[in-house]
Amino acid sequence: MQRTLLMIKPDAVEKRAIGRIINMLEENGFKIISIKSKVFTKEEAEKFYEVHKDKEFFSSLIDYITSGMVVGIMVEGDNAVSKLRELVGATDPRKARAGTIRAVFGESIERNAVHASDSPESADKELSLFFGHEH
Ligand code: 3AN
Repeated sequence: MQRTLLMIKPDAVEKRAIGRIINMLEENGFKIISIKSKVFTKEEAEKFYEVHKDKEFFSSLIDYITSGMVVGIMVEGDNAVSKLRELVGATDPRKARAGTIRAVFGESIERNAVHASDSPESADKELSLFFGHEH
């Protein structure tokens, strides 16, 4: 059993897709353990995305992710990290497989609806940022 984080980003919250994304998680066998909405401060966002701090899109990414509410969802399942990445689809929604969350709700490579942790180590760090250390 693994736990990982799906984060619904401001573009998907704005288009009222929270319920439909939660439906996709449940229909695909993920167990939901906890849900928390928040608005990132600039400092929290920079910590969350610190692996990208040297990329040219970093300041735009920080502006976007702090532009509105995000929803963090702790999910559990066998191989949850890689299975959730499969359900989320490619970073660029135009390249995401049909039926994936980003193919359905993503608008662009930046405004791509959701984030999913990319390894058990990232899941641990990102779940701590959202839910504290009791996950
Ligand atoms: P993923 O979320 O698929 O793991 P990452 O970790 O490479 O993709 O990128 C993190 C976030 O940074 C993406 N979800 C997206 O919002 C943004 N991003 C990634 N690549 C670009 C890019 N080339 N231009 C603008 N934003 C990007």
